[in-house]
Amino acid sequence: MITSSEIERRYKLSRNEFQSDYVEKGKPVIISGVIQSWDSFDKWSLEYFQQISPYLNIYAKKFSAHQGIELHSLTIGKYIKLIETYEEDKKNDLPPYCHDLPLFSLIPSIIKDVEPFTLDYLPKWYWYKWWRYCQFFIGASNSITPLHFDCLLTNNIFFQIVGRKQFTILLADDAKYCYRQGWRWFFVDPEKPDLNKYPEYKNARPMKFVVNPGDILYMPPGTLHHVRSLDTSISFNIDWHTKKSSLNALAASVRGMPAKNLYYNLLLAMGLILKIPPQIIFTFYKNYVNYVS
Ligand SMILES: O=C(O)CCC(=O)C(=O)O
Ligand SMILES: [Fe+2]
Repeated sequence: MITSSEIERRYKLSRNEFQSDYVEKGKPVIISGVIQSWDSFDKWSLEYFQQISPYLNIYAKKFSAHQGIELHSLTIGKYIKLIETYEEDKKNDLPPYCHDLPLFSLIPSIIKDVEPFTLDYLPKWYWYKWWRYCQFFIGASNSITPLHFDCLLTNNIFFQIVGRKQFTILLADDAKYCYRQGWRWFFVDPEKPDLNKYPEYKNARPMKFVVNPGDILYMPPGTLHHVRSLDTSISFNIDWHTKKSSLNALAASVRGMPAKNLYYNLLLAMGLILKIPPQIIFTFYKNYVNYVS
């Protein structure tokens, strides 16, 4: 019997409450009432991105059963056509999923659509050009991100702009019940867990909930998450460390974190702990744009 638990939902959470009740306690939360004034809610759509950057080359991913990831490179215009055709009757193949795309770096004119940004929730070190740490997720309904945790063991603030998403998340402590594969992927499918194959999952305590447009989801470092788009969806996140999480992430390098991730975590720890300015750190961080995690 799998017992599920509930995520907390809070309205207009202050910086102090966010820090003390959630970040410091390692507790996830959904926050509403903070970003509803963003222009992105009126402006962003597939057509809008197509209109402003039709020939921009992007990549999209196909996740197959055992987490092989196939990368497809195509223009935004072509990608959007694929999604529109799929959504007409959902009979065609599900298009690949545009996942972890640094769209603010590729189309800087859309940064202003998410202002005022939630800088209050972030350590000051991230305030300078915060958008460089953001990744977009754009896809058709039924797109799925299989169960994983975020590869640098960062905190994650996730912004849902268009469409709804169903999340199933598990705290880091439950990773031992989810049958890990490689550094950050897991074999269990929390939507239909095969308890014959993965019996330990019965001990896990998944939280299942829907994230709506205007919601902010906070996930502490190491939170496992499985995500299903319920509609055509546009979302983005920002991954960020505190001093404490950057040290924990460095310690995790002895538990199998890939060397490349260690490199990024070292840079971030040097910024946060040794207070090396982001302007300097980021000159070593450039290829983040191409970093497929
Ligand atoms: O929205 C998704 O499909 C995945 C989101 C995710 O994995 C993340 O924000 O780290
Ligand atoms: Fe993730």
